[in-house]
Amino acid sequence: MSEFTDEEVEAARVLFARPATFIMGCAKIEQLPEPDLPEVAFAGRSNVGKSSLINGLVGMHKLARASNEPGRTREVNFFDLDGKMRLVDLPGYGWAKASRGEVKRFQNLGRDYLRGRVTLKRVYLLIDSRHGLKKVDDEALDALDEAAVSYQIVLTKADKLKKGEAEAMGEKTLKAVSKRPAAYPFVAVTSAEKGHGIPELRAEIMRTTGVVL
Ligand SMILES: Nc1nc2c(ncn2[C@@H]2O[C@H](COP(=O)(O)OP(=O)(O)O)[C@@H](O)[C@H]2O)c(=O)[nH]1
Ligand SMILES: [Mg+2]
Repeated sequence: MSEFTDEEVEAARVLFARPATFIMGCAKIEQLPEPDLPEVAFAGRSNVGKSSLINGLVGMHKLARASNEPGRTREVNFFDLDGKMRLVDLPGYGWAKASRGEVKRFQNLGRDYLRGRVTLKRVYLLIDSRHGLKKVDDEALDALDEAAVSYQIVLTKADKLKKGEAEAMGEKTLKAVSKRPAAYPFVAVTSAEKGHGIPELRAEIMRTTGVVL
């Protein structure tokens, strides 16, 4: 994990304690909000913990609905953080109950967003720390490399493992993506449930977006 000063971590805490609101869910690429603020996006298989991580970052339990609500999870959901930046919850992949047509439709939506979004600073690709990278994740990694969007792997649900195990999975995962062109050379280990790694991830996002207080 990269290093942050106490000042950076504190500034990020203050920033993420400011009001966060749900702006909109977009089912079509034409509906995206104006690209007038820096954005970071969260991608990963459904159930990996995207919504929980967004909630954990802003310290609100119900901002991004942390559940399998089929409607919402197929949209690109935009959250505003105090008019400074947007957090973007991308459609989950590997969703067993969706038909092939549906899967294509929301994968294309995610892909179109990744390719064309000038204000997108980084994608956080979430991986369950218990499972590590799976075959379905490779497609997402390929799409990110193709779109040349800078991305960082974030391991989720680290509370379900012993500390050493989560860190070991972090190192293993970092090695696995080290040859990928757009992968950022750090893997964050987090638990939305226990708060582990969240202050540092806030600092990371603040640095990446260039937002100042
Ligand atoms: N133990 C634990 N469970 C988590 C954590 N983050 C998410 N979950 C659980 O994993 C499930 C899916 O989380 P959700 O945020 O809805 O995933 P999403 O589909 O990627 O948005 C929910 O039951 C969450 O409570 C975590 O850090 N620790
Ligand atoms: Mg979700």
